[in-house]
Amino acid sequence: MAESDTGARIIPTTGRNNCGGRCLLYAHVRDGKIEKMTTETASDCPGEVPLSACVRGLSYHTTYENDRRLLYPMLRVGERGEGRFVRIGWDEAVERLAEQWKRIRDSFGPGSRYVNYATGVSAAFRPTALARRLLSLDGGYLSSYNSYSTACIEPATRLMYGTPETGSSPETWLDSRFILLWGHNPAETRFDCSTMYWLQRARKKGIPIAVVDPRRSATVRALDAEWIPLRPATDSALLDAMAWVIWTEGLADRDFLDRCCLGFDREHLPPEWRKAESVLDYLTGARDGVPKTPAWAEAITGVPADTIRSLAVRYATAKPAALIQGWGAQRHSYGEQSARGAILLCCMTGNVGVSGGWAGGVGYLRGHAEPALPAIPNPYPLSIPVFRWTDAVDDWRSLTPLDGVRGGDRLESGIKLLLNLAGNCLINQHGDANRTAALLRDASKCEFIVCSDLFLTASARFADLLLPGVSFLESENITAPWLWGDFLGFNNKAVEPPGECRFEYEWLSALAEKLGLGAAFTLGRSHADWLRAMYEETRRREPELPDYDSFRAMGVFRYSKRPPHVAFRENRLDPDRCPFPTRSGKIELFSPAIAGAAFREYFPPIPRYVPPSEGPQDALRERFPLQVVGWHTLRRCHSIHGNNPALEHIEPQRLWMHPRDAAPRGLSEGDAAEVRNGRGRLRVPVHVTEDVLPGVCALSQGAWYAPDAGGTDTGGCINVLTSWRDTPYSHGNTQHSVLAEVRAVL
Ligand SMILES: Nc1nc2c(c(=O)[nH]1)N[C@H]1C(S)=C(S)[C@@H](COP(=O)(O)OP(=O)(O)OC[C@H]3O[C@@H](n4cnc5c(=O)[nH]c(N)nc54)[C@H](O)[C@@H]3O)O[C@H]1N2
Ligand SMILES: Nc1nc2c(c(=O)[nH]1)N[C@H]1C(S)=C(S)[C@@H](COP(=O)(O)OP(=O)(O)OC[C@H]3O[C@@H](n4cnc5c(=O)[nH]c(N)nc54)[C@H](O)[C@@H]3O)O[C@H]1N2
Ligand SMILES: [Mo]
Repeated sequence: MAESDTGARIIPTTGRNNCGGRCLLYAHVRDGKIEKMTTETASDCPGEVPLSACVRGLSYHTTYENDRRLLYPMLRVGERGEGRFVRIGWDEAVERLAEQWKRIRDSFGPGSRYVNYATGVSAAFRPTALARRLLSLDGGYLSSYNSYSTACIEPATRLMYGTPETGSSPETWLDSRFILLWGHNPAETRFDCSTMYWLQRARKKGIPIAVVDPRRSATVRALDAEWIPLRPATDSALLDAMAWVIWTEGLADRDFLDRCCLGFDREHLPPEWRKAESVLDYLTGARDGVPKTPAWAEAITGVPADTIRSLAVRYATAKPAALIQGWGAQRHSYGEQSARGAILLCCMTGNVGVSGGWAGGVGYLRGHAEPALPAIPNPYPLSIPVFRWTDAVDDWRSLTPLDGVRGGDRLESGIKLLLNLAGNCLINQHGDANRTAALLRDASKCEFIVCSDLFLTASARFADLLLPGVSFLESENITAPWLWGDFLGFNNKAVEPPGECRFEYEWLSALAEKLGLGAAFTLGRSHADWLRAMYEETRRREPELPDYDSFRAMGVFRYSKRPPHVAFRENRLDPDRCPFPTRSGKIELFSPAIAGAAFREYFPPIPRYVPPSEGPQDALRERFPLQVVGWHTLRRCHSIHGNNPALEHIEPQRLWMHPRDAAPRGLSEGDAAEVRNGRGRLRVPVHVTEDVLPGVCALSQGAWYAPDAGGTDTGGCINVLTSWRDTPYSHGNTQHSVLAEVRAVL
């Protein structure tokens, strides 16, 4: 163990919250307390991408090591959601849980039990995975699929490419002639430590970069990039018009489209769908009489027609060019279509399978094996999309496969036992927080809620049994990076947990014992034994990994460098011998699977703009004229750090608003405003700025929900304005699609 000049022990560790960073952190510990956190810098690791933490990483100890922590198990008294609890001991906590667990299992069956989406511990030894393991041993549970992160773009990518692994190595960006970042804000929204590193290098090399975003984001500034603002949720109209320009200007890569793609024009539609509308028919207006021209798109997107034309020509003529999407443009109504439209453009310009180009889509890149709990198959067959859990509590009888139910036609029970472990999607991070709170307040619907967290969050207030967890500074785990990170991280323990805080494995093991499943659940292993076993299993597949104890001491193990990967290089060269991993073997611009399927609402077999609900063309704008878009701010990781005032100055919670919208409402910089729609009201200061388009406001997601006695949220939590509405194909969250009105608070 290293020591600092001041005699503090220096403990290497990596974060395990759901920030893509997984940076290398050093906790400086003296007398059982963390004095400060430091991180790796470029000079520490010559020739490598430094795993440098941002301001949040360097502030973890101030977020987690303080007197705001939950310290003891607690049981609800009073109404659910009121936040009144009594302290109990761990034995009683486990006893109460076992009683409810058995009662609910025996009364309602395995399908009444659900583990909520939760990402507070995004590491190998994960509370949600442990809870599911126990439920699987005990007859099963209602499972879930999809995410709140890539709910639309991942299924859309699979639809077109047959795989989500469309990412190339980021160093290939240095071969680009033009980089177009689309709804992507890596200067703030950490996906990893590499993205900004390589983008900065590309910029230094003189490669032009443009950013399509309703807000002038930190990325626009950091990369001195061109900003192309558009109205939220209209991306696919912009993409359609760019495609129209590329086609009509004769800039399309016909050879690539003919060899590698299905359905661009009539000749390349599958034989059984020859009468369907091809992409080209749609673009030229062969069927509907509406060519998708820049003027057509200007009226929808707010992007001037000349800008659209110029952007399309520059993207199509800079060879190669990389159109890289973040995930902001897909967290919308019809979010699938912005992802599909971008992939269409990558194909039309032949930028797929070349270094410096980019295939588009979610952009995963198969990395090294990752440690994980060995799976125990869930014996219960039904599952729901993660975003539909509130419907599975409330309106479960009406849910069908058209709502995303899998494994059967109907649910057999509503959710009665809900485990929310290291997550805030019970209230704060889910859509329509007021409606969700009202649903959960009725304890006859969901009968027992268990939360494990570090703080009394909005979700924790709704627990019947509230259990104090341990932070990543107080327990060990193994972490793996997102996307391009080529390393494995260890989360070393730096300090002792406060009070009676316990990692979830401890109480789940005690519960398993009470259920007669102790040995099957634990296999006789301690927390430390599991980590070692998972690591050794991974090491069998990754022989480069060092022995476990050396790995722990390092904190991070970097794999040796591999040659840069270019997604679909072989498929592009010879699609007949090396077909794309779709059913047709081609990139499915036209999807026969979609054409032949039924949906709850219109969902087209090709990429194309469909006016989104709560978009600029929604009739609801008469009452709620402003689009309010969310984003992931540097100041928080979702709701984490939201209760750390020391970080407030980075991006105070406030509503960005254009002067042209602020003036008629009598609002000036810093004034208190009420933002409201049919679902809720919140109060925040306004930030009057030209960094958003007129008609668009921006409010960062993740602020803590704090309704006052009259029901107005005082925390600035955007989810009081968002809805439970899901998208038609992937049943994803539409939490960036919001219409509202704003007025001054006098
Ligand atoms: N600092 C920080 N980093 C994070 C996280 C965090 O909370 N904080 N969360 C992590 C997690 S779990 C995830 S899933 C990712 C999220 O990553 P993303 O989903 O990519 O992040 P967002 O901020 O939602 O969206 C990115 C950008 O898209 C813009 N945007 C919103 N709507 C539209 C639209 O309709 N069209 C276009 N073109 N742009 C739009 C937003 O203004 C924003 O600048 O970030 C990860 N990294
Ligand atoms: N409006 C809107 N809503 C969104 C989004 C959006 O863009 N807009 N983004 C969505 C996305 S992409 C995501 S991934 C979700 C994230 O949804 P969540 O995963 O629910 O969000 P977090 O706020 O990260 O919640 C993690 C919780 O775990 C707790 N925690 C942290 N560390 C530990 C630990 O070691 N042990 C325990 N027991 N608890 C711990 C934290 O205190 C926190 O309450 O939010 C989604 N919600
Ligand atoms: Mo996410």
